[in-house]
Amino acid sequence: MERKPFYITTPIYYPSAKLHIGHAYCTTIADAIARFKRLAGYDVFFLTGSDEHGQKIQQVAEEAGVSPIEYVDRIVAGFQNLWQKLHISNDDFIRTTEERHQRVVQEIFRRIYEKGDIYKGTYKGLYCTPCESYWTEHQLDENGCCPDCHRPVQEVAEEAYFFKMSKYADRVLAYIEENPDFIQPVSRRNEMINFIKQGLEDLCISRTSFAWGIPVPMDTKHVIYVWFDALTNYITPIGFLDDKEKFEKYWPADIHLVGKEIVRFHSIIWPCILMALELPLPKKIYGHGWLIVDGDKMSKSKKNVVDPLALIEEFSADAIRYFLLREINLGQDGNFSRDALITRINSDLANDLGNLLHRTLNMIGKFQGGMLLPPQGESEVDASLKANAAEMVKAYEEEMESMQLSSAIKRVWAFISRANKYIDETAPWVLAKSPEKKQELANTMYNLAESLRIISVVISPYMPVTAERIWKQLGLPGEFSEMSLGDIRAWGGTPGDLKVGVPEQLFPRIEEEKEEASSSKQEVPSGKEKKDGEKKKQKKEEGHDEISIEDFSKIHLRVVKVLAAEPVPKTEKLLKLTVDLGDEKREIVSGIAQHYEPEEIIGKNVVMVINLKPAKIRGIVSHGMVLAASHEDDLQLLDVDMPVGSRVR
Ligand code: ME8
Repeated sequence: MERKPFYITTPIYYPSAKLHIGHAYCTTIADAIARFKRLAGYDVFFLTGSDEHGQKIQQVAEEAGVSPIEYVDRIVAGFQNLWQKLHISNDDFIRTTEERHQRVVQEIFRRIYEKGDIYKGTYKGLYCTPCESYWTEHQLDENGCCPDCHRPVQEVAEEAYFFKMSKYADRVLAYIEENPDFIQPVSRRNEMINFIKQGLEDLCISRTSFAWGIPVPMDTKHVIYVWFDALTNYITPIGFLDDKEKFEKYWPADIHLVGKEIVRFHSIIWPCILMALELPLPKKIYGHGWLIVDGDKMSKSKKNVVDPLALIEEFSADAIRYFLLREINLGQDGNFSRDALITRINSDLANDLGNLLHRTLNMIGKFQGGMLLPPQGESEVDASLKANAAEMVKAYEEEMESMQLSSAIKRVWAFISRANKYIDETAPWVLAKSPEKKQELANTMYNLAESLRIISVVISPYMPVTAERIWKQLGLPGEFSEMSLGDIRAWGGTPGDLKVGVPEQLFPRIEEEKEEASSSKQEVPSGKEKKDGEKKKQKKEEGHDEISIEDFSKIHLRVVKVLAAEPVPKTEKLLKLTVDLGDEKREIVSGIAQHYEPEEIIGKNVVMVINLKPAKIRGIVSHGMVLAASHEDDLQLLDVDMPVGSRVR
């Protein structure tokens, strides 16, 4: 069957400076959409690139003492490296300095000129000779001088080419009004309608004051205005001049994804150019919001420009992608903060997703020798898990189709929590103790592996590397890159006799050093001190000495969540637990290994004494103690259904 084409673009970026996390945000959104569409079976063409002409580039190159092309070559190599590190799956990268693009721009100019919609006129402006810059009245400084060098400007008139935008204003307005989906979100659409209603003037599209641009074909002392040049990038790589079939397949573009401040160029100037060329208009211009940093707009002077490469190096591309796509609602401005990023990595990636995979593979290894067994029959809780998976996939598809990237991934996370809860509900460690429950156990293990298979596919537009790692750890057959939504719409794609792999950590927890609390500064009692202390404690317990309420209030008890649990090597009784106190994480050693499997307690909210002096047990500093009730051979942790951080009195 012929696949439906889908064409998505990002803006082409100026190589005037290094790209920051805001640029990475824009490209990541487009990449996630492109990857989703591929999963949905579309024949996707995803374009990004660089916008390399103009006076500003010429100036920075001069300042750097190199030619403009040497300058842009170096910067653009950096863009390409960044996109590769961020796993951007673009099908082409267009540079406006490429010959294939220059030909298109000149041809378009010629066609519109021959049609009579480009004419030669006089550009009147305020010119600063030392700076070689034109300014408008409202750009001048408070003394009416050049805003850069503060010297007087002169009124000059320069011969220039103009594009008859005014001729197309009514048609563009009608198009925007008749096609509510053309400009999104709706707030941007309203802004554009108001803008056009104020009247469109013809646009000056050539300059003679600098040379770094594409020459006007019939008058080479002029270079073409950078936006006229840049916008046409969208039709160059899909064969506008040289591949009719390809062009007709992908044009009009399905989405031009752009930042909110450049919606105007894309939804007014670009449509006017396309109308003059008698080409159809793109289906959608989507204006996303800006990424601000710790509540502030990024700028060099504020020294708050976040370098995406450094972040990728430190936290991995998938973690950054997940954060950007989950944390910010598309269309609105969003905040980037390192703390929020670390919280997401620890709670969503290391904890929710990482633990689900780890617990599942661990249990399949321990209880079934690493093999899945074919499922047979189902319990109520199995049926509910399957129904939840189907609902999640359906809602996810709908939300991805409508570009609700944050809501879609939240659905996936709700399902991950559901699957973690399923482990507690089915208690496989109990099933494993009864031979007659073998099939029930097999069903549970199968359902968990199948849930993870589905999860790996739906997270792949967000975290392509992690998705494939999950797939490989599960030991699933086939190429991950060939998976589609069709493979997860129905339950049961995991082979019933699969040999699963060994669990590997997906995301390590990030422990930021806290200035105020460092356990190494705390006194750690020696083995002898500890023994003496324990003896005293035992004595007291036996004697049931009374204590005052003040004594009791010295014991700080709190509800904590067990984030991770693992046996302490070469011991039978000890588990090392990582717990979340609400405002910090701690490690403790607990003598409960004969009563609990590690998987059984991960995710439980239990009561802990948090102000116990740290103790070193088998080389591990244990900082606190979880409470348990014991009776004869039985022991149960005090687990409570209360939020993490609740005080117990
Ligand atoms: O405008 N948050 O290029 P550009 C989110 N060459 N997005 C941001 C951002 C931030 N903090 N900062 C920048 C141009 N962007 C033209 C485009 S297209 C034919 C020509 C986004 O490098 C910005 O909104 O200045 C824009 O969409 C994109 O980065 C490129 O910006």
